[in-house]
Amino acid sequence: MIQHAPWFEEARLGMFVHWGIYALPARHEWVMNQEEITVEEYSKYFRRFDPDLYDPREWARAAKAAGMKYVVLTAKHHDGFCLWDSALTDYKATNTPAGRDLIAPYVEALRAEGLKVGFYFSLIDWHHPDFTIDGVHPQRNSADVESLNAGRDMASYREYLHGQVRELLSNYGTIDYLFFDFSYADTKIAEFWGGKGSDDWDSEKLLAMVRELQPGIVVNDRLGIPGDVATPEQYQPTEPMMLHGEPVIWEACQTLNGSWGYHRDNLNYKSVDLLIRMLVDGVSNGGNLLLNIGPTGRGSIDPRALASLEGIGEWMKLHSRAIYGAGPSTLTAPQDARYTQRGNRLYVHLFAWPFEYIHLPGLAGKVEYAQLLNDASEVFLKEVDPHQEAFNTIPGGQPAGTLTVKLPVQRPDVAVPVLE
Ligand code: H79
Repeated sequence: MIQHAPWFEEARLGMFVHWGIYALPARHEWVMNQEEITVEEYSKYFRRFDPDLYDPREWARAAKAAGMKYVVLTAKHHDGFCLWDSALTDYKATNTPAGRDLIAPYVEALRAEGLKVGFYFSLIDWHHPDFTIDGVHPQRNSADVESLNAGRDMASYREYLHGQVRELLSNYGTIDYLFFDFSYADTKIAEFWGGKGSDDWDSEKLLAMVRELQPGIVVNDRLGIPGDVATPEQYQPTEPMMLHGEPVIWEACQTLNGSWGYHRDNLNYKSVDLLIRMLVDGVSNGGNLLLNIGPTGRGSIDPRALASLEGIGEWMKLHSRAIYGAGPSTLTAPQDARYTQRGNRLYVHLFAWPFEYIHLPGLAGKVEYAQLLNDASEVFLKEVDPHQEAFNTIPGGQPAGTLTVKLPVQRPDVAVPVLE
């Protein structure tokens, strides 16, 4: 029962937000696991979570200015900390110095900017006393793991999990997208201490409840059963994703610097040029880009992330019609270029800028008019290789059917120039 949501495929670009008490250690959202921090030790961040600069309207404005159409916030990550005022736990923002539900203003801020509302929800929970210790758990290497597991009861955790999802989908109006994370029953992670999957979550029942509470919602594919959208993580598919011979709706989630949660010292930022090439390459293969920010413990977007978003926005302002509602073309793009297509409009994204001419195989006679998208300046079309025409003796002519486009010598000063 795949839910097709046209808005999701048209949107093409969304913002992922990883925000929780792991923003305080500021060294990756898996810090609890990586440093084997106990629940008790980790509580120092819970006691100090005081996001005095939290203003989700700023997040929403930044997303919108970057050309993003939807936002997905970590309502709960693997550490189990909840940003909303859940009735099912005390481990929530309400009981930190924040003192309030942080999800409600987020939802409101997105709607005010006309953005679609998404929640990320971790199936894994390192805080809940009934979640059995397995291959992802911070205490997985404890010699005493058997006795640590003695009192744990997954059935009771499962009830908690379903109850929390029910809260999130009942108390905040229409929710457009739900990103579950993740199932790992049959993965390498599971080899040592075991993993969890659809049986542990009772995914069939959970998904049925989700659909009942939010009939229009898009759900990702990490419940261990099929979902509406495939979500490759920190990986860009190099061709359209297929399942049983049919194209699959997909969305690559990507970080700015390799960490999802705020990471103060990780300066491995992708350039704006690279981020835009990732977006374009994804759309040319029929996918979305869900690009992540990790706000600080005070709730603000740090300047480096903001600069990336602004750079993307600058490009999107001029080129978004080559992105929104666009998808793969049946035509094959030449080297160092990507095609996106919307209806009968073809967009040629030039990852490299050749000298004077670009040759587009198979397009002769098919193009009425062409322009650079950034400034709507006409580019001339020739259906014969200009060198063949001018100097008949020079080899290297293009095959019949090739359309040659004459480019200005000066490359437009944009991250990726586009011909429309
Ligand atoms: O929320 C973000 C990540 O925290 C979460 N999904 C995105 C959206 C995620 N991170 N990693 N994974 C999902 C896959 C798990 C990777 C692992 Fe490992 C390999 C877990 C154990 C071995 C990475 C390396 C984490 C610990 C060591």
